[in-house]
Amino acid sequence: MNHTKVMRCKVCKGPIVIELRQHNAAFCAEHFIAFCQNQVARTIKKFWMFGPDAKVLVAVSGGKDSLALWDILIELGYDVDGLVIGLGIGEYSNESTQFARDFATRRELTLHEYDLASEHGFTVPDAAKSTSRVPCSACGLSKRHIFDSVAIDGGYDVVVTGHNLDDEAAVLWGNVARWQAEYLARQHPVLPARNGFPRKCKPLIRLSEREMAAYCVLRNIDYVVEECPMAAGNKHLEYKALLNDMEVASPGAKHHFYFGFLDRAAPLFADAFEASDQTNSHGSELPLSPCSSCGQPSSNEICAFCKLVDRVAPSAEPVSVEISARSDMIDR
Ligand code: Q46
Ligand code: ZN
Ligand code: ZN
Repeated sequence: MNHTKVMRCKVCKGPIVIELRQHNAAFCAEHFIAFCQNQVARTIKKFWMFGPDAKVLVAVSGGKDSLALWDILIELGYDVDGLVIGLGIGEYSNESTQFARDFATRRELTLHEYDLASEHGFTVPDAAKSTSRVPCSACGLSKRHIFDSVAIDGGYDVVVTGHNLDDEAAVLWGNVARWQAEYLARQHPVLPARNGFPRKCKPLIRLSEREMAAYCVLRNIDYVVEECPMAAGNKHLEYKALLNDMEVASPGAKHHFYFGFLDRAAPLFADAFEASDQTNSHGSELPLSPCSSCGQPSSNEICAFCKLVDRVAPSAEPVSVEISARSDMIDR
């Protein structure tokens, strides 16, 4: 006799589409979608991320997490526009941008587009080549700079990113492995606005990569499935694999690791936070004054991004990221 228990939806007892071992639960499509949306609503409330009237800018990559986040926030009733950056990473970037465009068009949402090559005369592969550093370093610097500028110029209250539980647990693992106190102090899902930089939040931290992929399938969200080709050698991919093994052995391990840190360990790094607060939220030392090239707050006369531009594409004209003046913005 087969005694295998047939799993039923935790809410309606109907047939399930997904089992979540870490929650000891299973859901039908309708209640799984509601579960994901509730998890985000709960996170926004618990961490005081933003209020119901906030003007929100979501950093869109064309991947599952950022598109799912945009969809969830719209479903929760928030006013959210998207920003996608053309990084010039070959076909991967073209496809990613197209998925973001299609998503926005179908839902009649506003998507800002910003192309690194046409605005600044270089791509992420160009920057990696001329700085001889890993591509993610120049890419991350460029993305932060552009998100900040567009958010401030566009009058957004907060920038949200699609970092999920797997991402945050992997970053935490890397920071713990090297006991990087200042990074640990800053590993919080909310970075307040200060020194002319916008508020930044990560509302997906309670949801895993697998849950976000399932959410996209169930909500008919098409997204770029391939990993960025320049991610090879990125340590966080190895940390994710390691944490996945832990999760198989002990369901809920990632959640306990990350939320245990936020609840119990993060306060212990408050001193490091205070010390790093003598620097701005992006790591440069105070006092800050406007970069003489782009106007963004910087501890140097020229900010790190403008230095990068100057190094990679010295002939490019400095471009002010005045949002209303950009011709490649798509408002839908
Ligand atoms: S896009 Fe850019 Fe990522 Fe590609 S180069 Fe690295 S940081 S991996 S999220
Ligand atoms: Zn159900
Ligand atoms: Zn600058």
